[in-house]
Amino acid sequence: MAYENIILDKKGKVGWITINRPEALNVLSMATLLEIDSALNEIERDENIWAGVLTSSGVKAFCAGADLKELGALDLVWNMNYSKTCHRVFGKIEKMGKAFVCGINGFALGGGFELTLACHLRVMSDRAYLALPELGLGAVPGAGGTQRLTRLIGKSRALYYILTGERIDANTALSMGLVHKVVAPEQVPSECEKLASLLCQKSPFAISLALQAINSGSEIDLENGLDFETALTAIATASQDAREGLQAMQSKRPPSFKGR
Ligand code: CO8
Repeated sequence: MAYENIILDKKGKVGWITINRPEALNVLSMATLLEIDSALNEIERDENIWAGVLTSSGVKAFCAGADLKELGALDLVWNMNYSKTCHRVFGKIEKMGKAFVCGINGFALGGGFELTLACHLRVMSDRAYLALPELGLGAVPGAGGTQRLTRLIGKSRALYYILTGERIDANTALSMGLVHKVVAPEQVPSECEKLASLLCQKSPFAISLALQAINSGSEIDLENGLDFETALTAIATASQDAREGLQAMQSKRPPSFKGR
C-alpha cells in the first residue's frame, strides 16, 4: 500500500514505521493514524518481520499530538471516534506479539506521548521532552494516557504529570523508568536499530508469549498471573524454538530460531 503521511520500511527482520510530516510536527491526523494502522497490519501479517521500530522524521517533534485543526471542530462523535481509533491502533502495537521500540527524537506531546506508551521499549533523545497538555486545552489525555501512564509510573506520578502538564525531560523520564535509553538526537535511529536487532536474536514465538504474560498478567492478581505464566511456559516448551535454543546452548553455537 502507498502511504502519504508515514513511511513503512522493512529492513531485515525489522519493520520501521516513520511518521513523516516533520513540517506539520508529525501530528496524528486521523489519516496518519489510519496509515499507521495499515502499516501495523502489514507488519503483523509478515512472518519475516520479528520486531518493529516506530519513530518519526526530523529532530524537532516526535509528534505534537492530535491534529488540533481536526479536534478543534469539537464534534463530539468525531472526537470520541478519534479517541477510540487511538485506543485500537495503539492497542495493536501493544498486543500484536511483536516487540516495538519507539524512537523519540523530539518532543512527544498529548497523543504523541500516548503513542510512545504503547510501545514496549523507548529510546529518547536527550533534547526531547514529553508532556500531556490536554487539561490546559479543556480535554483529557484520551489516547490511553490516563491508563498507560498510570500503569507505567504509578498513580501518584501520573496524577502529577497529567494535572500539571509539566514537561518531562529525558533524564527524568529515564530515572522513572519511563524510557529505557537516552542518547544524543543523531543516535536515536542507531540505538533503535541496535535494540531491534537484539530482539531479533531471540525466539519471536517466546517474545510473543512473554509479551502476553506481561500484558495480561499485570492486569490480574498474582496467583492467576503465575498460573497464566505456567501455561505460557508449557506452550513455549513445546515449541521448535525451545528445542533449538537448548540444542544451540549445549553445542555452544548461536541459535537459529524460526518462530515455530
Ligand atoms: N495540531 C495542529 N497544529 C499544531 C499542533 C497540533 N497538535 N501543534 C502545533 N501546531 C501548529 C501551530 O498551530 C503552528 O501553526 P501555524 O504556523 O500555522 O501557526 C505550527 O504548528 C508551529 O507551532 P508553533 O508556532 O507553536 O511552534 P513552536 O515551536 O513555538 O511550538 C509546540 C511547538 C510546542 C508543539 C506548540 O505548538 C504547542 O504547544 N502545540 C500544541 C501541542 C498540543 O497541545 N498537543 C496535544 C494535542 S491534544 C492531544 O494530542 C490529545 C489526544 C487524545 C485526545 C482524544 C480526545 C478526542
